Order: sequence, then C-alpha cells, then structure tokens
Amino acid sequence: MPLGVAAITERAPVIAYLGLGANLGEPAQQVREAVSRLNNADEVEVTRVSSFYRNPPLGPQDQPWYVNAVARVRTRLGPEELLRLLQQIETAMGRERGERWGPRLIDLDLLLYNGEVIFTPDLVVPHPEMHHRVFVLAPLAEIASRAWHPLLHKSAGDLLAELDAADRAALEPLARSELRAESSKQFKSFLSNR
Ligand code: A4P
Ligand code: MG
Repeated sequence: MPLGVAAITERAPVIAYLGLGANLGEPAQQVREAVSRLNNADEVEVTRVSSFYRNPPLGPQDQPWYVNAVARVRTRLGPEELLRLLQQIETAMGRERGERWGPRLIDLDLLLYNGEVIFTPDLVVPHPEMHHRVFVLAPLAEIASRAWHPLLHKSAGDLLAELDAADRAALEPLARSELRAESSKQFKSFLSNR
C-alpha cells in the first residue's frame, strides 16, 4: 500500500478504560491473566492497572465475593473491535454466559472510550452502570481520578465522592501478599458458611 494511503487509514491511538471482574475459580489470578491477554493483543497496550479490590456481589447474593480492577489501555482498535476483543478473551478464559449479574470466571466491560458517547444495540459507552458502582469508580479514580464521564460531565473522582460512604467502605484492596492466598481463603470461608 502506498505510504500516503496507510497514513490516512491508520487510526490514531486512543485511551480507553476497562473494568475487570471475577468471582469464580481464582479471581485475582484470572484478573491478572486477563490484563496480560489484553496487553498481548495486537494494537492494545495496557498502560495502567489499578489495585485489585475484593468486594461483595452486586445482584444475586448467593455467589462469592468479586475481585475487581480497572485498566487503562492505549489502542488503535475502534470501540466495536475492542468490545469483540474483550468478548474473545472472556470466551478463551472459559466464561460461559449465565444469569444476568450471576457469577463469572471473568467479566470485561468497556467503561470509557476516548471520551465518546456510543449507543448501539451491542455497545453502550460510557458503561451504563459505571457511575453507581464503587467497584468501578474506586479503581478508576485510583488510576485516573480526572477520567471524564461525557454524559454526566463529572470526573471519576467526583462520581466516587458522590457514592454512599457505606458503599465505599465495602471495598477491600487486596495486598500483594494476599493475591496468592485469596482463593484458598475465599474457599475456606465459603465452606465455613455452609
Ligand atoms: N454491552 C453493551 N455495552 C457494553 C459495554 N460498555 N461493555 C453488551 C461490555 N459489554 C457491553 O454483557 C451483555 C451484553 O452487554 C454484551 O453482549 C455486550 O454486547 P455480558 O458481559 O454478556 O453479560 P453480563 O456481564 O452478565 O451483563 P451485564 O449487564 O453486562 O452485567 P455487568 O454490568 O457486567 O455486571 N458485583 C461485583 N461486586 N463486581 C462485579 O464486577 N459484575 C456484575 C456483572 C454483577 N455484579 C458484580 C459485578
Ligand atoms: Mg459484562
């Protein structure tokens, strides 16, 4: 392809924020693996990753606690292509689609994409639930407190401050030393609650 054409068709890289969550198997390990799969994908570079936070499930309560994190990526993929990549990674990691808000090995959500508002049958950006969710806003504000919600016209830091203190208190950052031990701990507490 002549150089001029390549220069015109090649998309400039943009910044997107992704939400990662897991509550089956070894949640922290799966979140880490998803970050690494993202970073290995063509046209995607993971530039920041938040702490990992353990937190109670939103939705059905008869499921284990989640580990959640947020990643910042620099990508040349368009939003629909990025969503497809997230879904491919979910499938490759063994996720089966079950009940809405039910337990999962890995869940990858596109939170923000280049400050854009997108509304198609397959993709809604900003993610329509992100501004209510402490497990999204706390890790997002940790790595990008000024990340902007283009519909609410507020930053991640402002949206986090608006949540109930009780919601914020429910979030436990996972210490690095805990990352390895967390799955066995969760399993023990699951057994002792039966
Ligand atoms: N879709 C539209 N917009 C987006 C977007 N911005 N990012 C469509 C990702 N997907 C988007 O998603 C259903 C459809 O949403 C997809 O086909 C895609 O085209 P899904 O991942 O198949 O289904 P789901 O995840 O079960 O449903 P949903 O409504 O996306 O659930 P959420 O919002 O992902 O919530 N509790 C805690 N503590 N932590 C969690 O991470 N997560 C959930 C799932 C529930 N409770 C939780 C957590
Ligand atoms: Mg989802």
